[in-house]
Amino acid sequence: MQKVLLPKPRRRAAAAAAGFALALTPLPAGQAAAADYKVGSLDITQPWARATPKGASTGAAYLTVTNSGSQAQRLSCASSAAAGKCQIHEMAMDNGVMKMRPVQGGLEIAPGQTLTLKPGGYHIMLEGLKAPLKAGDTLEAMLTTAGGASVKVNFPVAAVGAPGPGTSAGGAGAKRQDPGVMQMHKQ
Ligand SMILES: [Cu+2]
Repeated sequence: MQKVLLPKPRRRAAAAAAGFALALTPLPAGQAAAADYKVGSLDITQPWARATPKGASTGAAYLTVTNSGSQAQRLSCASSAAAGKCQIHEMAMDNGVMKMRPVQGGLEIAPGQTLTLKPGGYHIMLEGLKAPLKAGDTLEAMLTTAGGASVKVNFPVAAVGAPGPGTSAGGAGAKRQDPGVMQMHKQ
């Protein structure tokens, strides 16, 4: 009896393994399939950048970062071939006016914390752009941690004024009146 029953669980295991493999089949290429990155104890998801208007010398990129480690970690942008300078900026009120400034010593992420860099908040600032960022292109930047780890991240470029990742050029979400980063940097 036992001999007859033995193959059954094995078959089931094989079927389960096949199902698992199916679940790991890559998603169709699209907005949700943004690459994930790991640098030190930091997980980086949904990197994206905004296209820049003609003649703009600055651009911005965004991502979501989670610290899966047990110690605080600091994230910085070391460099990007697309720009002269790459820094993480924060927004802060100064005499009732919203201004941006570089985050000194890197952006700190507490253990277990998730931070989303997005328009109007923390952002990766590219200064001295060598060419406009065009929707559909990919921006590359090297991110580093205070612990010395580094990773090259690809930021798919969304439309000018896009409010979030995966917004196609000319999509409903592309609003030019967003106060955004570019304008504020012109002061
Ligand atoms: Cu900035």
